[in-house]
Amino acid sequence: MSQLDAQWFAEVSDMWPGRALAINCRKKLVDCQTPYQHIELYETTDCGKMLVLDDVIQFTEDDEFAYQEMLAHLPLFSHPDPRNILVIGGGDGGVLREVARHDSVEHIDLCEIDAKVVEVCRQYVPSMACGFDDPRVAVTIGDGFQFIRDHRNCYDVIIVDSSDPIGPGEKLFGDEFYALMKEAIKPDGIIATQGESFFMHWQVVRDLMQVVRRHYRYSTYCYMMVPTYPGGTLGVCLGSQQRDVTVPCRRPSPELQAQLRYYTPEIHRAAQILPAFGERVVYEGGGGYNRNASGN
Ligand code: SPM
Repeated sequence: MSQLDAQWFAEVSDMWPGRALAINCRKKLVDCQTPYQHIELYETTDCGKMLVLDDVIQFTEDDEFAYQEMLAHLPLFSHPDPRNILVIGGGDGGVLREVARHDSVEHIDLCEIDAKVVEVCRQYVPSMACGFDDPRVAVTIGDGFQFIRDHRNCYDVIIVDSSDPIGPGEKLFGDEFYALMKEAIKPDGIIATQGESFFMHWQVVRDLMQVVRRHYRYSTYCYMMVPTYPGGTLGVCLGSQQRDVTVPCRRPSPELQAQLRYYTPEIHRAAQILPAFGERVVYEGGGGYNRNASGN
């Protein structure tokens, strides 16, 4: 909890000096340390349950749909017939929930490093952990880096739902991991990865997109609004060797579209329209919005 008030959780980060995002909490439900991270789960006053890993908000139930829908449906609707899917991270089950909405999907592997995240979300957050109940899902508790090393040429879509590049998520932002993902997807497969915020972490986004472009012939960067992440936005990086990922090649059925709250084919395209400084960060290796940002 922060010094503001005993009831408030405030996310304060060196990546975002001098500012904080605060969420009012009614009760702390879980507080434990695992070999990988410090896990906290709160019942908030207005945003449902909130998962915090190493002091960083991972989701609130109130607006998690924006992130999970975009991370899952951007790649899945860019593929004409996605059948075999891998989710790295995503131990809360929210991305699984979205992937499972696609009838073409036959099998979903999920590899999460921390069994406790899955356990906590299954116990306290069924609105997201319902994704684990789908019979097509196979869960592996282990290192995503190692998992991907052991798989070759087998996935239509790989989704990386990671925490930030500090702590257990760090390896998932590097050149070697993107090279391994390229081997694990089929030649016409698609990757979608947690792409941070060009407002908050422009150096991370700049470097990440340079890695994506180095490994994938087709790539793009999309962003979505998530009010309970500091900065209010988060990105998704898409990459493929053979598929144009900038346009959806299928539309949700009317029944599926009625279940979605964020993704539409129109937002798939619109999410790639960036402000001028965002264009420079993502496509030209430029600095952030601050006029003093030097590109370093
Ligand atoms: N399924 C939800 C897991 C969330 N993964 C992404 C978490 C990112 C948290 N930090 C965002 C920083 C934005 N400035």
